[in-house]
Amino acid sequence: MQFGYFDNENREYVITNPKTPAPWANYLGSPEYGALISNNAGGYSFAKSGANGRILRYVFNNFDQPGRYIYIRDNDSKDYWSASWQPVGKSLDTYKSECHHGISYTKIMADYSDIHTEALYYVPLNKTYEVWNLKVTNNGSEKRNLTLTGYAEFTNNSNYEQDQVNLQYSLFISRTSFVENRIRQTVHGNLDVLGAGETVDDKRPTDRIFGLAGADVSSYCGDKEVFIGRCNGYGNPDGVVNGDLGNALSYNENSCGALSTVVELMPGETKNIAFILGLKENDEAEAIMNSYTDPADVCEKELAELKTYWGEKFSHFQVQTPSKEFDSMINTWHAYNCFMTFIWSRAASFIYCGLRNGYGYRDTVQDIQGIIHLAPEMAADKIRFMLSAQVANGGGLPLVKFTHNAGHEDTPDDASYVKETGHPAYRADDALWLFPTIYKYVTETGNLAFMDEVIPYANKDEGTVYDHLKRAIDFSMKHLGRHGMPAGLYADWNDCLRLGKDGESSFVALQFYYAMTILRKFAEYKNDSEYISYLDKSQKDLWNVIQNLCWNEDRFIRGFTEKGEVIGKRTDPEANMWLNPQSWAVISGFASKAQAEAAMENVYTQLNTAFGAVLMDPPYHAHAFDGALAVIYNQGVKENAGIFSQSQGWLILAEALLGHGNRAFEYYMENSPAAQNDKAEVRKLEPYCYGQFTEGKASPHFGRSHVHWLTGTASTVMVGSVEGILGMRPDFYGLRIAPSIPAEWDGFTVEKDFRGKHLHIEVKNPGHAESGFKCMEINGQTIFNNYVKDEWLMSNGDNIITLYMS
Ligand code: IFM
Repeated sequence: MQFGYFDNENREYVITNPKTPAPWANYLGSPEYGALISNNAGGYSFAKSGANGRILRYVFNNFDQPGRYIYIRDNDSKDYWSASWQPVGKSLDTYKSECHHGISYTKIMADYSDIHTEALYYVPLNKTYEVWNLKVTNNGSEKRNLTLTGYAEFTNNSNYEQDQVNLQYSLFISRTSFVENRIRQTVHGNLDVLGAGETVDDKRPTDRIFGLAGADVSSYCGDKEVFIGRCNGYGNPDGVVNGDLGNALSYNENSCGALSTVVELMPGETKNIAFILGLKENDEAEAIMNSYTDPADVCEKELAELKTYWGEKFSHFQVQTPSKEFDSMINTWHAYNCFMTFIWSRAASFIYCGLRNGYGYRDTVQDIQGIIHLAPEMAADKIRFMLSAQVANGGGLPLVKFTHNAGHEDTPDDASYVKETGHPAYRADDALWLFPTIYKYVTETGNLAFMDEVIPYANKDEGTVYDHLKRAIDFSMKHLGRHGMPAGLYADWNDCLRLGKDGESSFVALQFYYAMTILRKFAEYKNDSEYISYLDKSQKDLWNVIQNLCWNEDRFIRGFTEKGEVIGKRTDPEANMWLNPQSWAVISGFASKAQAEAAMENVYTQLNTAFGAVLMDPPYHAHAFDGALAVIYNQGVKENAGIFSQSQGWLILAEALLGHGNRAFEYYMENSPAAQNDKAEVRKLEPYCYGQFTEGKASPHFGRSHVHWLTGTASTVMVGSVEGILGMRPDFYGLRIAPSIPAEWDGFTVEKDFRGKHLHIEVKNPGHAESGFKCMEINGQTIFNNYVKDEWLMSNGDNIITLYMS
């Protein structure tokens, strides 16, 4: 069953049935001011942090309420409805609605009782407030008298938790007033006597505003209970039912902003108004409000600016393949998903609001990979930041605080860090993610000088990027387990796999092996022969250990516990086959051809399902070892044999690297949101964004997906698609084009910006191969290779490249 479709031309996903199986969300805004909105206008907004900068209230697990509600009331019939289907929820027999989620804006259109509304929600580019622009048109033949009411439910405290659970405090710090055309909410208003920079217990007054532009306010309300009424709900608030908000304000009650205006519309006439919401002092609020006196023009211009901004970002990589699902995702929605994950890491969604006050090291370093082909300089800044959160001993800070102060941080070796972050120790894998991420950045841009940039460490010292990577190797070398593989420390990628401080994970061992291969390339470039010898020897030793201890008949094991127990043997009653060591044995270049083929075939036969491969199988239940935390989950979900979509990305990449185009694409489609657009009642999540996991075959809800938007899946599947399937594999001196595609494809085209030049790449596949090449034409010259040297590319005009696969 489908609830909408992709409008690729306008880069929109259009929801035609508002009764979606879950709130289908979109992201608005920037790192300074973020906002989430569902197709029924549910959602929240926040300054910088979803947990600590919360402006709009949204109650998790509460049927997508409250939200950015705009009500329309017919003052003659007294009938009322909302510009989004919910919260009033008129019968869909008479109420027609379309939600257009676009890139950084959402437009909800409704038709009811001959009134057409278009509610456009966005955060203007580089601004820290949001706009709800309402266009209302009378499509009937009678004059209409309407009251339009906007409702914003403020938090009483910008800390989400305090606002929800500590009312004995938060209710008594908030009050509202009415100023000209807006409700002004003041939090800690009693501290208005403080001088600049002064605080009481770290607190100062803050102002939020909810204003109306383009029309006069006919009545207002700043008190939630008065607006809604004691026993009413968002679907029938008193203020709307009565057609008058009563001009009440709050002082020790829940604050809100509710503003009404009365409009008369002649047949065919349209009115345009805007509600403005933000965290703004009174003076600035006034200036902002004054800039929207003609909302129609201003909002149109601001929307165009947003479209241009994102269009430019996406233009750096565009693809045209025979798969419309693949194209919709790679060109627009998956790309946007990667940017949102890049910006917000895992905080700020309808699932989690980011209470942990910092960035996870591994997550953030991985997330960078998803945007390197689109915005390499944004990626570089984040890489610098993450390197500055690497401890001088080479390990990563498991949690990088939002207040990160490079050079001055405490570390997991300090009790203060452990107490503040809750992270008791280093994790084995954190700093190892730097290797593929930095390699991807340097090879995409050709910016080899990046290796010599000097960046501080988190706690003390500074060093070049090259030095940072060497220290990451040192960290793993100094923390080896009893077999000589990196020790488990607190955990590896799998949060639910605690092998013990001296346990050893094969996944981390393979990451470490790969890290050495990458660093060797940098060492070669730097003619660091002594270090090359060291790396070669260390890598050979590691190779021997992995080869001798981790290959188990037809699969790689998952690791060893501290006590020496082997996890993931073929004969184990549970969890005897794990996905990640198989795919990573290929990605890291470790597995022999025979091992790779056998292991990957086993993945296909034992782990794969119609919705993707499960993380391991059988699920833990009665035979979980002490550190198998996954057992706390129901079978078939999350790390307990769920289909972890991020791992699907590595699987796609691994198959593509092996040249198995059919299989790589099969894995792609199984878990692609867009490919499940017509199975939305099964998948439930938005068909235009990834989720963290899909319930596996052990679950009665096989195929249902969870944890929308902010997931490592975004970057990993992007890499699997761009580098894997499409085969865009740059190195220091150029670009290798090595597609691994379904044999049935005739080919595809890519428009790609690369090192300041534009490439028009056409891949032709008349013989229907899955991978490989015959020859390539570059600007008219034929070569019998698939490698484009940087120096062959012209700076002016398009570089026309045609690769013949067969
Ligand atoms: O790798 C982790 C990630 O850090 C947080 N989410 C779950 C993943 C797998 O356990």
